[in-house]
Amino acid sequence: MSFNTISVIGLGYIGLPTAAMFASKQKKVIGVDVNQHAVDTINAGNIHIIEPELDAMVKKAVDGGFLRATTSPEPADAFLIAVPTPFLPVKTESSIPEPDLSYIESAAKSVAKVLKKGDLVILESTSPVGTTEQMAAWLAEERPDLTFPQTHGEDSDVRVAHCPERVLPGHVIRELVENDRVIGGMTDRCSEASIEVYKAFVEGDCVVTNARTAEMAKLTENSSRDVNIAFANELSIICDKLDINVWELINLANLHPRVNILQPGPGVGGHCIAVDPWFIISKTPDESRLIHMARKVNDFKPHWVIDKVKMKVAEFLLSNTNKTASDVTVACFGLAFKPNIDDLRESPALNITKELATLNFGKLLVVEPNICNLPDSLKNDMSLVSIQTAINSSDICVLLVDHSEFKLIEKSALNNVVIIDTKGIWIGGKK
Ligand code: SAJ
Repeated sequence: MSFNTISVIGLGYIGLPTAAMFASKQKKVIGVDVNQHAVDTINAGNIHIIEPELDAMVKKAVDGGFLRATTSPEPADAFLIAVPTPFLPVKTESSIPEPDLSYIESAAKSVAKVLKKGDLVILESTSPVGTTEQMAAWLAEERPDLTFPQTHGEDSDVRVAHCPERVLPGHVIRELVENDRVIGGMTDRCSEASIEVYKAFVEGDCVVTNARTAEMAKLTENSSRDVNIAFANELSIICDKLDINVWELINLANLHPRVNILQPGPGVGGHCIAVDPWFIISKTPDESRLIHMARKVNDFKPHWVIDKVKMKVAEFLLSNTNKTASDVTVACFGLAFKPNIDDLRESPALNITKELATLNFGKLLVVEPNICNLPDSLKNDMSLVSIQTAINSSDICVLLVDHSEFKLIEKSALNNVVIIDTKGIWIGGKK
């Protein structure tokens, strides 16, 4: 087997770095994306997403003639599908979100058109258990002239595997190389072929399992983190009621050699940890009680923070009887979904800030050192200001993201404002 031409379908946060990585190893890479703007940007040697080191890699790959982007698949030896797997819209607030596999379906159907005997198709998108088999069925439906592993096992013309991405946004380039890779072939030969592909750049171990276990492994990793964060978030609510500093408490408990509690926050954001557990819950709702409860605990936390702000505003007005709610200035520190990134998508900090904007306090100020302008949807309701302006002009400071810049703020600078610190960096426990 030799995989000299690799096609990556979906040139987003995972697909583009993966494509650039293969190109850096002098593979011929054809990137495919339905977004014409992304395709044009990449072909000009630029990038449409933010990820450290990626811009230089893509430029070198395009200039060297190893990476080219297009909107429809072309023949290749291996196809890696890295498209989104979002939810379908929920019917009621209490319904369990169901995954939307339509992006995988249309990627598979478009790849099917150019498949030939000996090709390998790898699903990288995080997917509910059974999706790889479903993808193989879509491929077979489109190409009755070729054979697939579900009917022809090791003798199939086309090989199919699930090899989930596991990289951390912000560290993608390093983690693509260093992380171990789970290789879930539909047969042993599918796994062997996938290992050959990834060994072009993966320095971690390629650990073989079957496709269903590989799907569940990825969902388990993110659900494990979600459940553990839920425990921390629940502790933060309990401690608030009992007048205990949760940050000090967690530091103390973590001194035990077999305890490692994660950190509470304003909720869980991003496109993975708050999403992937639902792929388990929607398949096995009766069995996933703890995973489901963890999701509810984490989704409740932003509401709890909003109530906390309302309470602090009420307390502030009680001790400042010359003021009304419309005189109160609230400053939110951080909009991103986690520290030191500019990604505002699926961010609890952003959602809390938007909700606070509806409460008609006097002014809402926002500090987000990682962006230069507020998104258009927020511009009318709040102002983006510097750290100093926020502290000097506000009555209540709500810390929502533990960006490095906020950790440098001297405690004494906050003496004259009311603080709500959801990340424990201003009111953190003694170490
Ligand atoms: N968070 C907390 N407390 C913590 C840790 C995180 O509240 O102690 C919050 C963050 O603030 C953020 C959310 O959780 O809102 C998720 O952040 P994260 O840094 O834990 O993870 P992601 O979503 O950026 O990336 C995760 C990673 N998965 C695991 O660490 C198990 C990454 O390796 C996956 O590749 C990625 O999901 C993915 O694509 O699935």
